[in-house]
Amino acid sequence: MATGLSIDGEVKQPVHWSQADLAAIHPVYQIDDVTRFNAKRPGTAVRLAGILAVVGAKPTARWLTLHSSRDNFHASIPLDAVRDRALIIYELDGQPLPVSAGGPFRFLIPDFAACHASEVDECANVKFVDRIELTADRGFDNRPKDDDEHAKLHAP
Ligand SMILES: Nc1nc2c(c(=O)[nH]1)N[C@H]1C(S)=C(S)[C@@H](COP(=O)(O)O)O[C@H]1N2
Ligand SMILES: [Mo]
Repeated sequence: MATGLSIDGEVKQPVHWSQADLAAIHPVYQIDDVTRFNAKRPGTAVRLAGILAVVGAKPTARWLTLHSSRDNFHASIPLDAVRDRALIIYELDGQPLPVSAGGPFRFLIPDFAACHASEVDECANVKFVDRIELTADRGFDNRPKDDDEHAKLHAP
C-alpha cells in the first residue's frame, strides 16, 4: 500500500510527503497539541495553509478533495471554506499517527458542522488521507448523504 501524502491537481508544485516532510513545514503553521481545538483529537498537526504555502495553490483551485484509498472514502469541499482553518494531524507522541486514530494522516476541520448538515461537516474529517487534490470543479465525494447511509457506514 502506498504510504505518504500526495498533494496534486491545481498546484504549482505537486508533492508526495512523509510525516517528516510535514514536520519540516515552517513552525508558524505547526499545532503542537490539537486538543486545543478538539479535546478528542490528541496529536500534532500542520495547518492546511502551511501545505498550500509550499505547494502553491493555483488561482484556478476552488475545491479540495480528500482521498482515502485505504477504505475508499472521499470528500470534496470548497477550498475557501477550509483553507484558513483545516489541519492535518500527522503525529502522536513523536510517532506517526496510528491507524486507530485515523492516521497516518487525518484531516480535521476544528469547527465542523453536524454530519451531512453542510459541505463542511464532521464526515469531511477524513481519516487515512493519502491524497489531497485541488481542482477547479467539485471532485469525487462519497460521504453519506442522509442518516440511513450514515448509520450503515458506522455499523460494525
Ligand atoms: N477514511 C474515512 N474517513 C472518515 C470516515 C470513513 O468512513 N472513512 N467517516 C467519516 C465520518 S462519517 C465521520 S462522522 C467521522 C467520524 O470520526 P471518528 O471515527 O473519529 O469518530 O470520520 C469521517 N472520516
Ligand atoms: Mo459523519
